[in-house]
Amino acid sequence: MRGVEASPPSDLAAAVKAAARECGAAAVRIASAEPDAATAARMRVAFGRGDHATWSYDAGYAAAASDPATVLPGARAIVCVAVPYATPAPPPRRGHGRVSAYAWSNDYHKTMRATLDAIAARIDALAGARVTKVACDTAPLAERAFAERAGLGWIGKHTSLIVKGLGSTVFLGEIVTTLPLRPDAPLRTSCGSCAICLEVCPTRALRGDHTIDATRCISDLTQRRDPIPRALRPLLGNWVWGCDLCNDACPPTRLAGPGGDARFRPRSAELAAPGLQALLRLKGGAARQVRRSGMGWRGPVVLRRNAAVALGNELDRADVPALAEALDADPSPLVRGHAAWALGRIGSPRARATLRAALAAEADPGVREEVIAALEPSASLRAFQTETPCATAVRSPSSPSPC
Ligand code: B12
Ligand code: SF4
Ligand code: SF4
Repeated sequence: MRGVEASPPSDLAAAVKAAARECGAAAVRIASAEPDAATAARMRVAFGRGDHATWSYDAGYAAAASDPATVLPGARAIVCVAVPYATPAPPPRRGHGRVSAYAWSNDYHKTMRATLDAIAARIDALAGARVTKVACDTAPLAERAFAERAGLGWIGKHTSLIVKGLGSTVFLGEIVTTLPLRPDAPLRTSCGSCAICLEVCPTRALRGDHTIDATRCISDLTQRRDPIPRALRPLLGNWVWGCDLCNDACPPTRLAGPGGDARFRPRSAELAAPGLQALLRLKGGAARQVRRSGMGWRGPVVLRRNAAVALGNELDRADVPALAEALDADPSPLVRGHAAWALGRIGSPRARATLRAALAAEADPGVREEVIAALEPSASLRAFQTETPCATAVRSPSSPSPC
């Protein structure tokens, strides 16, 4: 404890909450800013197990993220807000990728920052001094844990915070303050016996105990800068940035519907469902447009790589010329390597001829390794089905295998 004092007045907390709602928060609750030892311990376990190995998290980060004084020395309270972001998804179209609803609008960090800054200014005005610091996503702060402590919602088995009436497709943001605001109590709600998110997750990233192996999560896989592990590529389907499957299937989120804040509508129809061949060629002016959205911060190379994987999963021979062009001419070895994989998956005579030609011309050892793997008979989905005809059949006790 950082000192025991008389209870802060509840009317100040009520005024702060009213201000937060007026500034655009759909839900707001207050947590004490005491350090959270249980969260620090959970994070240490998660990081030690390698759950977040693609991020530079360590014990130092766990200690920092579980103590709000890292964000603002002398912090006494955290005003935790939620803003819903899910707007209606475009209908699926062949040849087009899927983008998570969190990423297709203008970069949400800027939108959330504007809301949080406005709330902070109102709190500062109430206090008559600068008493706030805002955080959203990028600060070392265990946002979900403090939102749960505030009773803003509960942490689901998909690890996202679920807000009553809004579901889990909400952005979280915090105004950390040195004002002693009266805290709210955590909820007593839980997921109960529901396990729908675990069932829909294509990569089995969720363990069911509120933890995730983030190295298997499609959201993580589409954001990493290095090669996507080959075994996981087929599971990405046509996701080219993020993944909404566990959130969309979550009953409280489904009940809430896609009633996201209008500021999170897609920047354009193309951004919400990019043409995969166009994404594979993303450079120049088009790349600058994408950079302004939530899927732009890693740059165009990662997006071209993701397009190659999605095309490999579409299994359409019509995509072979675009993939051949990428394998031949893309300046990034990362993109050339994944284009090789996609050609191997399609496995048509033209795709294999392109791969053989690349083997003669390609100098990069990583790309050569991809090309060699893509030329192996098992790389092609058609060859795979021929060798093991039952492998992709869906079996259930009532419908015996057709093989
Ligand atoms: C790194 C990161 C990721 C990584 C790792 C995600 C993860 N689950 O850890 C990746 C890239 C995979 C990711 C994906 C997504 N992310 Co993200 N991400 C973050 C970030 C920057 C840090 C999270 C972190 O510290 N992880 C480390 C783990 C160990 O900590 P934790 O998530 O707090 O984990 C807690 C639980 O595991 C819990 N816990 C563990 N055991 C137990 C046991 C019990 C009983 C209970 C109750 C809890 C519990 O305690 C842990 C400590 O608090 C936060 C912003 C932030 N600063 O917090 C956004 C954030 C979590 N992401 C967000 C979003 C929107 C997403 C996506 C939905 C985007 C998308 N559609 O693709 C997906 C969701 C995937 C998923 N199922 O989690 C939002 C979540 C909003 C919400 N409603 O919860 C955040 C809060 C950003 C924001 N400000 O809005 N993300
Ligand atoms: S975001 Fe997708 S891949 Fe990640 S845990 Fe949820 S369903 Fe699984
Ligand atoms: S799908 Fe079910 S188990 Fe998963 S987070 Fe939602 S309510 Fe909880």
